Amino acid sequence: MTTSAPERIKALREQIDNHNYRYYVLDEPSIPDAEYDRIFRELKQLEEENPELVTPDSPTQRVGAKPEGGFAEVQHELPMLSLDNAFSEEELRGFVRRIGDRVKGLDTAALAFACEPKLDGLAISLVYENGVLVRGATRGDGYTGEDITLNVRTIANVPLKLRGSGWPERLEVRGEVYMPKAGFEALNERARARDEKTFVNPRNAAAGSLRQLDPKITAQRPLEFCSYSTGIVDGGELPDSHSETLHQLREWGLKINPEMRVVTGADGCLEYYRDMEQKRAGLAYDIDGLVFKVDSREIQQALGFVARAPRWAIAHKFPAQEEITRLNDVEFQVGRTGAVTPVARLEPVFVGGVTVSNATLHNMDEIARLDVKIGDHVMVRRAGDVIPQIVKVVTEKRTGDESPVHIPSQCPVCGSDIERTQLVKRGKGGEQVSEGAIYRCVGRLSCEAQLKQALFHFGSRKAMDIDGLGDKNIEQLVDLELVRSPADLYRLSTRDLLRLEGFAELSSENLIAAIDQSRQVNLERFIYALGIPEVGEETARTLASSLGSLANVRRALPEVLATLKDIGLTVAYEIHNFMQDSHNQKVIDDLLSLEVQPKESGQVSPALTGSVAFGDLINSLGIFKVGKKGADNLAAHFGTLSALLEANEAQIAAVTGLNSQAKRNLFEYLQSEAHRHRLSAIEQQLREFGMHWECQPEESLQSLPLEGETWVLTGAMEALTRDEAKVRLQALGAKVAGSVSAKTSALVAGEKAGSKLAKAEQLGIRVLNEAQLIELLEAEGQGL
Ligand code: 5U1
Repeated sequence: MTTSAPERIKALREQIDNHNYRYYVLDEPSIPDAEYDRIFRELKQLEEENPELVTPDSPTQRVGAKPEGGFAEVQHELPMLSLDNAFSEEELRGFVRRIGDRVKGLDTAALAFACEPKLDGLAISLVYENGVLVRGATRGDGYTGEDITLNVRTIANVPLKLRGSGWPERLEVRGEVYMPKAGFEALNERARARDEKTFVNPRNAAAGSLRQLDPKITAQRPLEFCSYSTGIVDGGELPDSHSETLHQLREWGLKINPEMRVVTGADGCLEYYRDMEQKRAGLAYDIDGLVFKVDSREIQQALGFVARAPRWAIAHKFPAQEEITRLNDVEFQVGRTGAVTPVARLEPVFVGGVTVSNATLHNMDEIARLDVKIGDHVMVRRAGDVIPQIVKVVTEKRTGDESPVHIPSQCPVCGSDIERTQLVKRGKGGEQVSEGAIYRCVGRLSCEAQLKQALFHFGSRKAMDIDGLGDKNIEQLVDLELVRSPADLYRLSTRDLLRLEGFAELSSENLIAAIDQSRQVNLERFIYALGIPEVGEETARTLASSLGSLANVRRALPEVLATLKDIGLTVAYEIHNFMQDSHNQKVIDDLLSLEVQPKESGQVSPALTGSVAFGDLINSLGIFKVGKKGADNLAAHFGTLSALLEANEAQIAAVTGLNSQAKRNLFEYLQSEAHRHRLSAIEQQLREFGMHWECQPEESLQSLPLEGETWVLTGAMEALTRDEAKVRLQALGAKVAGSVSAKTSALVAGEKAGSKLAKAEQLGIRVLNEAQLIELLEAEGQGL
């Protein structure tokens, strides 16, 4: 029996509505995204074939055409009230006491309150008639708002029609439209990539998105809606309490806050406050406080309203996450690699629960972007544990006495020159040099700031792991001029250490023993400890495991380095330049002569052999228009470098999978004696390193199961530590990164996973729990 189009359309819509409900309201997705997309596409296709069957409540009809003119005015039939605020325990207790004073005989200690987070978004009203969404409006001034129906329809979790049955003929649902943190970050990331203006915070992003005149734009914004109350109710009834009403709304398909609880008395409210204070940073969305409402509708009615706020509800605000203060000065700090970064010195301000007097300004480009001047009033934001940031200048407060920020020409710590870094872009027909945003002190280890941080990094747990070499001891070692480079650590005696504050015979001997023990270090830790710019643990590991010896790493040409896994030309040049620098060479030579002995395998990784390596090598030359694919095609075509070097124009023209411009550029490149010389030098080095790609057919390469994947670990795990999980994933070929981005392959979320989990979910990234991780590790031979 075949189903008719109307029947199939009805069934598909029901399926989609059900999946949406499970996904957006119950937070329990029931089918994979690909399956959902398939159903959606089938519905769209059927509707295209049968346009007469399209109805406005079909899930395909969320995004409408841009209307003429602006937004129409809407009169709220029942005003949208505001809430009184409480900023302290006393004020909250005062609110509960006043309730007791007004309602005779009420035991407020036993009074039920519905509690929920106060989302930092925009209040809106949704009107459903006979279960169908007919209007969405902004709050406006509480009496008059704007008709934003077309935009509201594009918010995926706003039901276009209610589920189930029993709804009043006319029902107004009120709640908040907001942008989850991960969606906000992703939106700003996209804006930055396109050189567009970014939003200051999720609330502004939500407001800007809702006020778009073109619903197509709103539809692309990651907005969500959460219901928190009702307005007009005609032709039907709602339950007797606020909390039951919310549960009823949830059954009708509207999202309510999953953190909603019913507690008793002021003590219950305060306990909820303390609980949510802890949870706040890990929530997927910004909240600016909590709302406590008397749960019983009868008692609400007895309490009534004062001015424009109900007596039965209060917003208990968290300390603000944004405040305005004055930028008193900009000072410059010197980092481990000499980067000179501006730091804002602020008039102390209480924000996000702490007093803030400094904020990061990142670099000079950021100062230019913000157009911030000394003396300006600035908006400072501190959310969760994030370092305070200046998000904008309050230009209205400018007096004209503000002064521009200039980068000093001499290092504030050592007096050496400060140089602007050059941005070298390699690829478009050679090198293109432009000015970078970073400035560097050229003093290196003669600059105390750089020396102290270099030593701290050198001795840290993931580097040489020198137990007891903390920042306080480093401070003294440098101040007493006992140490002028990491190598000097290995020249220290117990007598030297006795000069440090708090050091006695035993503690001196212990530190000397720890330093001595660090001489037996593995190569990857040693490379990491050197503090090469842009070389983190992962790159250090690649260098050590691919090149097998420190000597190879020290002399590797940038093009050779760029053939290694996940090392691009920019990082390759950083490594090469670092190793060629005479200061650095001396430090490394001194370390070796002081018997620091990095353990080397001496083996060049087999992953570097095969035609893949030849393709990577051609790619690393950065010949304009010869991309990775073209380079691989050239490698497959010529097989050996000498064959490529001997190729004439006709032979190059015969290569497939390469456009004519790329072929011309390659031919011209090979005409240059300097280039040919360079190529021969690279080939020779690769041979010396033992990389003979032409002898190794591609099939013989063995790839690891997670090769090419980037994993992120978050939250606490029980059976293994994050570091242990990291090592095991790396052994399977995965790269383990610290943050979630569109490039992440999978996220392992342990207990109390916070914003990383939210971001991964937002980006649709695969998420595994601890048990699933262990299962995978066991299946791949990396079990516990
Ligand atoms: N969570 C929540 N936010 N909020 C805002 N509940 C809530 N209730 C409000 C407002 C303005 O007003 C009540 C009076 C319904």
